Amino acid sequence: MSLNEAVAQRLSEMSKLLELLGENQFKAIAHSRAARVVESLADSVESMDKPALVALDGIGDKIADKILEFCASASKGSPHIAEHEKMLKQVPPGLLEILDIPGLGPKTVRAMWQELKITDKVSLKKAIDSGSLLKLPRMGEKAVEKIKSGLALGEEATRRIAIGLALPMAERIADELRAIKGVQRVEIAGSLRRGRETIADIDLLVQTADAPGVAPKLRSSAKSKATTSKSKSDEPHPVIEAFCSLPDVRDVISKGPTRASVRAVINLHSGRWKGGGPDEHPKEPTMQVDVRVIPDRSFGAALMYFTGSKDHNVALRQRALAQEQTLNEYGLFPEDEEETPPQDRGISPIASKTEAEIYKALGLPYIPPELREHPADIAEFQKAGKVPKLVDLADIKCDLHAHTTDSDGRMSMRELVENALKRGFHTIAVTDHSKSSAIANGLSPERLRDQIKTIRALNKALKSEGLDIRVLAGSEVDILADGSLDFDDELLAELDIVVASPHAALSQDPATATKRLLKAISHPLVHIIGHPTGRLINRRHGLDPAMDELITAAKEHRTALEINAHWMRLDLRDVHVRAATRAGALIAIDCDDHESSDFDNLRFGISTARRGMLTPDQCVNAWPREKLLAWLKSKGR
Ligand code: DGT
Ligand code: CA
Ligand code: ZN
Repeated sequence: MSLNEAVAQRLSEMSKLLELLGENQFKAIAHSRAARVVESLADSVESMDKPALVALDGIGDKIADKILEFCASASKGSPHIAEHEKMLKQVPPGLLEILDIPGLGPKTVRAMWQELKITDKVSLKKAIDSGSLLKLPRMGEKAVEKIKSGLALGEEATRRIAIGLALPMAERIADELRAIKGVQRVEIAGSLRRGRETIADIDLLVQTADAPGVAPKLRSSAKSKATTSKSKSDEPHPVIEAFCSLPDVRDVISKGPTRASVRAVINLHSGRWKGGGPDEHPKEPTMQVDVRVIPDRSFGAALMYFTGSKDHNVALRQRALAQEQTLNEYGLFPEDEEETPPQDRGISPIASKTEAEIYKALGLPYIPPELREHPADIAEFQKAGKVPKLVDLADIKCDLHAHTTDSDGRMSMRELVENALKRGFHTIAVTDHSKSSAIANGLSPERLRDQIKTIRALNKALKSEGLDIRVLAGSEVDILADGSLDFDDELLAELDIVVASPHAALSQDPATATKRLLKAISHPLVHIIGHPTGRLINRRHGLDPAMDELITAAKEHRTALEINAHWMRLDLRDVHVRAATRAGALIAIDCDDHESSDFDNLRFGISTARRGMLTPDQCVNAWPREKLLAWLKSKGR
């Protein structure tokens, strides 16, 4: 968020708070007006003094002081406006969310709060269900219905869907599109192709031989193209019609000649984490899917454009302009300052068919989708003349975090081994839970010692069967609230591998969490810190430690930080991986397998790793067995 955006956000929130507190309405209006002014400023407010601020239409003396207060405190690292903070303390935080529901004004929300003690969406829903909302003045059945649908709408629109739900859904729809006559190619674009952990909507591109190559409304009005009748070119392409009538489509939001937006059903998982049980989704959950039909000659340009990110696109367009070219979703063209887009004037593109040829024409190496996020990276890639070789699914040769039926897993040790063999792994670690994880049937020291013996015998048996796989005896030992481990060192020293993870006390304050995790990282017998923060996407925030300190310690002690590949976790997150990679710390990518299908989550861990620019040499799962074993043995000496 830029400073202007931050100021605007505070001012606009102040306006809402003023209304909720029943203060002077003109004061509230003045704040929201000032917010809009600041938001649309070209210069940063940081560079403005008081006379300059007051000179702006819509900013008065008092508000100017508040902006200056914000800027001054921001430069000291704690941006705030005292009056804003004071008001925030007087209003329940959930009330501001209620105010965002379409169709609800501050007067009504204030009355809900004062008279019915409604303070958030949950209590609002209760008041709707119990009928008590009707007791408010001027609140009829119709108004309640409106609030109800506003609530549902807000929930649908603001919810970003976990990649583990969005990707299988996109792949299913892509397959259905591939089966339609005339479809040559279907690609997933957008945030899904970039491998983000959550997705707002799915973007799909369909290549057909007969897709119009120019904007249809321009085409139908252009005299030179009079051969195409107007009515025909305004009609949705047959593929668009077929898409809109796929069985999972619930609602067609918009439909044009070459594109459509629909809401389609999300298939929930049946596994351990259902990714949305009935508590989260009152009805059949859906998400938005956008489909565009593209001709083959500009498919690369369209794929590049609709993959984004927006920031990446903007940066590429600026590069194009700097070399007197113009880049859009139809291709890279010579820039001639004409108003009509080049593709509508029959101008041939310099590059358009593949992404690779466009990057090349822009003087850049091919940038993989996961790295199309931060414009600042582009110059670095150009300088280096290449992008680092990112870790890939095929590089992963072992899983170092897996559970069996001895704790809360559903696989026997043999099944675990079969899954590992199927994926061509050279090693699989058995890391069942430790005794404190009682709900997960954590192992007592005695049971763990028995398990170690079983594993030693299993390795012998596998060898005699001629199977080239090593089973490591390990533990996912709890990191207790104070950072000590759930088993004593003597027992841990008997193991081949120790994964230490936090499972309880996940709402500790950051300082305590940092101390706790640092203690585990520096423990001489710990190899990997499993899901370091314990967050669950869309569900639990988890710990908030000082990640830079953890990374420094992890590097020093050669302790790997885990990317837990389960799509509900993806912990470490991409930004943390990036920092760890930069610092030279080791990273593990593990599936935390509890059932066979969990092995398939590896691709989500890989996306996160690639977004963090992880290379195979820093990923312990990509090492040959000898190197891995040498690292494991080096601990505790
Ligand atoms: P999401 O859907 O929020 O998870 O993230 P994206 O990146 O998929 O965003 P979306 O669906 O709004 O747009 C898909 C891509 O299309 C986006 O990454 C870049 C491109 N795009 C969309 N709108 C614009 C725009 O206004 N300007 C530029 N330069 N690119 C855009
Ligand atoms: Ca999208
Ligand atoms: Zn685990």
